[in-house]
Amino acid sequence: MKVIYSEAHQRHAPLQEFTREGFVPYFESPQRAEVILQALREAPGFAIVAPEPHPTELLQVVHDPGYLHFLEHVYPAWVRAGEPPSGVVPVAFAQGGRCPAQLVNQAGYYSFDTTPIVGGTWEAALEAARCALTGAELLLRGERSAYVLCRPPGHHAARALCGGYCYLNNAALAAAHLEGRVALLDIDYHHGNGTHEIFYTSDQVLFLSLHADPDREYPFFWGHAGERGAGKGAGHTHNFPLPAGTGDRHYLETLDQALGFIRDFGPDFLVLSAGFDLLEGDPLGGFAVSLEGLKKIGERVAGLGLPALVVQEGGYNLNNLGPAALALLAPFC
Ligand code: SP5
Ligand code: ZN
Repeated sequence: MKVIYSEAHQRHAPLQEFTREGFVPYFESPQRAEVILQALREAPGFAIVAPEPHPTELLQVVHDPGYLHFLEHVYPAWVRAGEPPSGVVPVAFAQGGRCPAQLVNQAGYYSFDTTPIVGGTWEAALEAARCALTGAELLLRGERSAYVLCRPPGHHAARALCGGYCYLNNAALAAAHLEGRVALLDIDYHHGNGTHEIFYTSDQVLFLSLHADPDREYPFFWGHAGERGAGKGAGHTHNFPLPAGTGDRHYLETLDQALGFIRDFGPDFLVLSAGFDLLEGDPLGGFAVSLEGLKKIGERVAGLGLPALVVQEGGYNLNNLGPAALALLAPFC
């Protein structure tokens, strides 16, 4: 199985994040990708390949041009304006208001939380998006599966919003680049609100997400069971909010429902947004899914028999990320 990876992710390394407890060390660290890479290098059957260059216009299929301009240029403008070099962080949110003229004032227009933008964020996010687009190309050229080992993650990033450690929506970019009908299944512990928004009115991409109930967990405002798509996309979004402490049995039963919707849709491709924060012991998670459970998730999703692109999302327990990748990916090899 090909693993698309670029070390450019290391350039995105914020030191801290703002939480209810104040500033704490950044959970979404470069070591996350490094421990997964190490585990795959030591296992048989994986070939690490570099991303191919793609025209930046491809990003506009999913993202707003003003948002892309902001992501690319805000950090140097922020530092030039005398703001703290530790990162661009919004303090006021637009809530539908107008976009300010100055880049340094746009953070709260293009963010839904306090996810920071640092010096290397744009280069890293762009390279992660290229990894995902390369994965989509591999499937279009006939590969049966591929794994995009990318960071920063993408599933919280919407058309014109960053948040939740995400800037460019890697999985959405891959899904939009594939041809025909695509099922995008999101198993990250958190609701994939960015992907949900991007494809909410699409009848070409079926979006399904299993996640912690937004009534009690981040990102709080999206991912309820009643949100099912709109317009042409009505009935093409399926959200499965799950209770705290959800274990293997209930998770797999719910997954089977999602897989039923995928079979009915009859897609040409599958994109799997894979967040390992669904595992027991994750510092940001709250489910009790085991490694054996994750292996069964992999078996059942691979059992769809579709060309599949697995895209890395969250997962913050550095001790289980390597074993998690091996457990999930083995059935796709
Ligand atoms: C891609 C992804 O998984 N993004 C998740 C973003 C979650 N951000 C909310 C972090 C809340 C931090 N709470 C700290 C609890 C420590 N016990
Ligand atoms: Zn997550």
